[in-house]
Amino acid sequence: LQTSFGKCPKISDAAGGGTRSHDWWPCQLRLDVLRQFSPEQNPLGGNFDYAAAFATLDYKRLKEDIKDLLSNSQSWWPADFGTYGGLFIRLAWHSAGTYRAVDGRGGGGMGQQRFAPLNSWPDNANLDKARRLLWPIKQKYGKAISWADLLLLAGNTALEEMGFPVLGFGFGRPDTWQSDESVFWGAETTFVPQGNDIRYNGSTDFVGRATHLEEPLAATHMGLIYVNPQGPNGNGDPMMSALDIREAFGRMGMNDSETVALIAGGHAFGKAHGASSTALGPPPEGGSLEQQDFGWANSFGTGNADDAITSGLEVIWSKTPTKWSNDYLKSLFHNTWTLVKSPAGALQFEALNSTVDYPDPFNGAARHATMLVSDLALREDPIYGAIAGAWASNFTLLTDAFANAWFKLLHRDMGPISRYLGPEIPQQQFIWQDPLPKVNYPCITPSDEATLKQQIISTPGLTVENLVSVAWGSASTFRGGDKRGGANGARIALQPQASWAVNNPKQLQKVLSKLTTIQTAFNSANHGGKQVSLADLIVLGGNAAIEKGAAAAGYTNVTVPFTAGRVDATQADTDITTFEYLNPQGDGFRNYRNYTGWSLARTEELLVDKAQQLTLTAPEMTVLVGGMRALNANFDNSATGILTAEPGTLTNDFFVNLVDMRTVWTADSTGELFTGKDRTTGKTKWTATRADLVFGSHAELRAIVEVYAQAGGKDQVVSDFVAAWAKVMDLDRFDVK
Ligand code: HEB
Repeated sequence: LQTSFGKCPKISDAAGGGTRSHDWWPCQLRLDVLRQFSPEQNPLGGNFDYAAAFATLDYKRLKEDIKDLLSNSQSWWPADFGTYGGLFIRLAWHSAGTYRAVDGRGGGGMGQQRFAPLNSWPDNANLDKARRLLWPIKQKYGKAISWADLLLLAGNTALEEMGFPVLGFGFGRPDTWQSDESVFWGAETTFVPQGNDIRYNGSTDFVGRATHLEEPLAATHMGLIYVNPQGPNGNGDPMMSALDIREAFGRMGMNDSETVALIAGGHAFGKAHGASSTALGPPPEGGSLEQQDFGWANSFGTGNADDAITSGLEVIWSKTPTKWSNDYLKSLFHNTWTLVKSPAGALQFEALNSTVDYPDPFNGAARHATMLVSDLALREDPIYGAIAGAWASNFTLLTDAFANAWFKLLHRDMGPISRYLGPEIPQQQFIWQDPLPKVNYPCITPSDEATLKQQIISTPGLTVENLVSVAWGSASTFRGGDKRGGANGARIALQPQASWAVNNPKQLQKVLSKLTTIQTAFNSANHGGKQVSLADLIVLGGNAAIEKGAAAAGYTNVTVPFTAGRVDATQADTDITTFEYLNPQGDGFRNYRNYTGWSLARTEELLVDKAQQLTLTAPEMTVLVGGMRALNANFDNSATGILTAEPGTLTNDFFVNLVDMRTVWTADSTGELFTGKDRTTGKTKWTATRADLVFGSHAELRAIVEVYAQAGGKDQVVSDFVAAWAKVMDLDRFDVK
């Protein structure tokens, strides 16, 4: 029997081959996104502490090794202009550049470029070479440096080595060991489809340019980090390219000047590769075994160096591609450009009457100044043109802007500054880091906590349901993707969160004003300087409510774990525009769905999506929903899904009643709301949403529900709910982890 190594056999009868449930029932709700990155799958061990391993790193030697590597050209992938600097900058940019501000996913924080699909995206062509060049360094330093950090550090160090004054570097990105399946990369089934992108959903403007890019995506085409370098659909039009760039970089959280700075900064270095139109071999993921995770085999000439093919474009932007300068912008504005084709047939611009003095990467004849269509956008677009034009004659401004934008690019998805490790963290704080004030007073002690909880719970108007709902609203903005949000900072009291429908603004204000009264009283009394933040009080309030709900169910000895030390952020330190991205399309935990929002997902998918951002497992998601229903914590105080006769009591009623065969469910015309009637009398017993009924409908969720509904389930609800709740409240406490 012979099977070709590259191709998979028609029918595999082993290792998960054959037609799967998901092939039969493509609409099946996926729970695998909640089963990723489990500690058992970490080859460094479940308790691996990257910060501790990093502390042993000889950071200076590591950087020296990267610098040596930059000019240590390897025969299997010779360095252009004698340095891998340009290649490593592109490596870092493509690692970080997948970040999307809308859902906080993507970015360089997990080293995902090592895995499919990113390792094989057409835009990431030949970055497999860059990662392989770095392997001896990774090998040498082992656990002390993660791939995720190394990919970014390589670009940062390359910039330094080529004369660019970087702001610094924050380490602290632990590696992952599998592809993150929670990221929506788009619904297209081909890479870089020409004019056939589902993400635009047919919306095009009068010139046929796609207009509204589907959220949460940032890239304009499947398989690209951002935009087509040859203009939208390869149309060669810089003006239209500018519109795509603005959309894509905007989705990454970059404004116009940051965008210009990044492109002008990046393309100050290196070159584009398009020596010939010879077709390349498959990307790493489609390669044969003997390719050993290498892709894009090039059969043209030597297959590398002067014969390299990456993007198919053949461009050198600057006279000094290995040295920081603003020659890119000078060339852009001082030359007259004409559209030509690269040797590979791709559209690019060449300087007319060029003085032919751009260096060849391998000592060949000097070359003409060249630009990508997307580069010309920085000159043709009036807004970009004004910024870039000014920087063409002001090198200092460009340097400053690129330093800031580059640092933001690399650290955007790292969350609070308390996550940063290493000796080169800039002193300066940035608004995109969601700054928090420092604690400069003694925090409350467990005995204060008990007193405060007592005060809260005996305050008229502070009910179990309201306290639970507000504490959840405060903590549950956390996104595992970019570590933004969470209870620390009490930003639920600030804009925009205070106005979100999911937070029930009127009720929220009532709760917050009562909590603020308690806070003021505590902080103005003599407690040896001790202070309590509103952020801590919100969480304490939730805990007090849960303890009351548990006591009502007969569990009088429950104490919800609490970690004091949260602080209160200011409105000035809260970027309203980007915090608005944290406004959920759905929060199944509080039975909220934004029916007029952008998400096309089903309500139950939004529930799972939120659970994934909260880094919950399927059982944790299940017990939190069931417990919050029992505690009556719907955002709007509705009875929907409150499958209990004793709301406000921490029982397993939600689960018991959900699987009770005496109830028959029917859907309303929208398919969003359901009525549960008594099978014999026909009397209406309950109402519910998709976020409720999915727990009885989905076989794997139902299996978990049965655990909570069966004998012993009552006890287990209380202990599991309390543990999962405390986990959510502390998700953003990197300051104490
Ligand atoms: Fe870039 C390269 C495109 C942005 C940095 N870029 C490149 C290329 C292309 C592009 C096509 C070529 C590749 C090859 O090799 O062939 N970009 C692009 C676009 C954009 C960009 C379209 C948007 C508009 N870049 C960018 C940024 C950065 C960069 C932002 C940073 C910051 N690039 C870069 C570099 C390079 C490139 C450094 C070179 C590489 C080498 O040398 O290898």
